[in-house]
Amino acid sequence: MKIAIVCYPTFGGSGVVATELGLELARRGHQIHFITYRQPVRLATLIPNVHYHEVHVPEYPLFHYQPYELALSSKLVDMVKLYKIELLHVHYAIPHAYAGYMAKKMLKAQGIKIPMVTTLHGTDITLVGNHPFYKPAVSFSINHSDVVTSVSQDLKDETYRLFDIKRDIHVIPNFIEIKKDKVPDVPCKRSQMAGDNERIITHISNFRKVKRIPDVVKVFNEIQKRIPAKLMMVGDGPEREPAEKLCDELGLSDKVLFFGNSNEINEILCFSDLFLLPSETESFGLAALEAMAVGVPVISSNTGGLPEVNRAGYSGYLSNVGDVEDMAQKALSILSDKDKLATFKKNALEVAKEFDIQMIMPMYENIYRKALKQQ
Ligand code: GMT
Repeated sequence: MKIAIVCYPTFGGSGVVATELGLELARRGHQIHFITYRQPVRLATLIPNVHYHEVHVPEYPLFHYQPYELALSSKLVDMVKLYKIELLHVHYAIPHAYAGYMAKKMLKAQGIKIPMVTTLHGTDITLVGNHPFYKPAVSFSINHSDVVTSVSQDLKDETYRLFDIKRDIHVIPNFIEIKKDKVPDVPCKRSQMAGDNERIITHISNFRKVKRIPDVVKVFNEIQKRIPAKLMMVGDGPEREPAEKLCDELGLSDKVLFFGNSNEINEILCFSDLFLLPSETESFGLAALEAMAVGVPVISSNTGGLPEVNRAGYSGYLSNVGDVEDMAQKALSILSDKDKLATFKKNALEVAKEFDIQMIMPMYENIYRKALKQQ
């Protein structure tokens, strides 16, 4: 199949999922055209069957807001015609499903029929999309997609609860590539980061309010009072600086490392003992799955789709949002017991295997066939 993938190219779960999906589809022989405003962070283009087309939005002083949706839908029309693309797969409803719908209409006016698959990722529904200013456009774009998928059952339920949706939503969970070499027997480069007696706790996110970054620091603060530990903070965003200040206030600065955005996620995870994800809401929690795939147990909140990924008492534990004390207790119960830690590490990897890319990919291929048949 010839498929156009539209996504956000920056650090963030939806862009990562879209990129990894496109790369795997290309390995399976499909022609994949990424269409977005910047080269996605995890996209290498020197791969057979992978193409990248940049959307340019010319600056014009009359426009207070530059019309990205317009440029994107025009680019989609041009690329579909030029490369004979058969299907659009847009990730994140705003504004991609909206722009995709316009592209479909423009193409139809020229006698070209093309189906659009929309994948809902989370904040496009729960935070941003639900805003009254966007809601009518989001409902419309979902209802006018040919096939709609969501990354968890919880996100599907939320979409039906928050919007007036008149069509089926197919759950296709996020996925991960399980590679043997991602799970080394000996924790790599660990000695450079912490002493033998120290436990390493890691958090990875885009440091937005929804991630509850102060809770990460507070949970770590409780842990380090009881056992020697270090905290690795990976990613960047508006909550990073306040978190650095909080660490300073709590006297933790020499125990917390802020890495910023990193392309060495697996290298960092492979020396981690525990992953913290205390988010306010999380449609799936790809970062937790990435940790589990390297054998790192997870302490998370019990919100959104997280219970579908992190299994309580097996791959980690889940606590109520904001219950720092409970998270710290549960973290300590794993970290201070060597055997329990080893069991949870093994379990985390076992659960991650349920989300192996090789099992999830056929679900997308079936959805594409279904969308093409509907035309
Ligand atoms: O919150 C983020 O990390 C970014 C956001 C995005 O849209 O890129 O992530 C959302 O999509 C991911 C991929 O499907 C999910 O794993 C995340 O749970 C989801 N984030 C939220 O729901 C807050």
